[in-house]
Amino acid sequence: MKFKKIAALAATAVLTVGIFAGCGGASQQTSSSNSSSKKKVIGFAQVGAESGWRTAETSSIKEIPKLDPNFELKFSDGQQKQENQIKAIRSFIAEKVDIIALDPVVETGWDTVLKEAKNAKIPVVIVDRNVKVADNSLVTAFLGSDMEEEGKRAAKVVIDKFGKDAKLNIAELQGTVGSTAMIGRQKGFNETIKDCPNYKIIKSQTGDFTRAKGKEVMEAFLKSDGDKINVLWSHNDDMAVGAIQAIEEYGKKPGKDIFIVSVDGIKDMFKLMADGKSNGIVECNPLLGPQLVETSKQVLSGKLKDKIVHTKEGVFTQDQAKKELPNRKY
Ligand code: GZL
Repeated sequence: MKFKKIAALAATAVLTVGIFAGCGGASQQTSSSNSSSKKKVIGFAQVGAESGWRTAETSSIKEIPKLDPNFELKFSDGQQKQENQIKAIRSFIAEKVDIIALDPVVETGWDTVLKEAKNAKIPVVIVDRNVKVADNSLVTAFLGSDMEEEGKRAAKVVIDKFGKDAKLNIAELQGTVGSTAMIGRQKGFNETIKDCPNYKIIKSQTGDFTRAKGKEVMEAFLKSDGDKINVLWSHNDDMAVGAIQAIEEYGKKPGKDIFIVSVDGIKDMFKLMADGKSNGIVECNPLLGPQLVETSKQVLSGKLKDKIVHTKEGVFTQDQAKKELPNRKY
């Protein structure tokens, strides 16, 4: 089963030395590659450190001062709490950064603080997940994945394997409730399986994108419906990694007794798929540092080309895993 792999944007991740400064419940770092007052400052409010994907995104963002020494980075880890991210944005406004970049843990609740940024004449670039605001002028640009498309691709992996007429009981591990990643992937998957009358999602619960929670929820799914579940659809790889442990401990063979498809494309998931323990990976590219540099340069020069930039991503199945594994950059 061959899927055409679409070339993904790649960038090496080089960590810069950060000066640690506390910031009201979240950790904030400032990094630059050399001292000069002429630098443009990007304030980045990150979701947290919940998954392998997030770690890779953070590494890519932190390489920005190396990628372009004209930029300095102020980085804040929101620890998966919206209030921490809002605090970080307010501190970036107070520090008069040149651009605010936000990867929003959930999509709503940003109108007030983004209005404050607009009043301070600081452009806001949304990265990765998206926001839902009443006034779209609060956001200057968005760069990241088409999450709904990722959900559709995951459903197509299942349909290509079993066909539209198969009778399937599906267990769904949802991402963080209220995040565009969870909302978009669930919408895309559900819309695509509408053509499959005998596909039934019999279990669906959030594992909050983490391995630990993914394992815990899968244990509960197996306890109640272990002998009925044919497919696991996980909104990210980390929850699937946890779920695979739960499936093995339950005494079933992941990738054989239960067909598994997930989103992200982290190395650990490719290793498991190469070992036959998973069946499909929908890529979601976290290496967004280079795109944020490009978008920031365009915004600051008043020459923004596209308000929305979607990353190019592929889909991989078990037969491709061994060959693709050495190419993985995150
Ligand atoms: C998606 C990103 C999601 C990843 C998860 O773009 O926001 O959050 O799929 C991460 O691994 O936790």
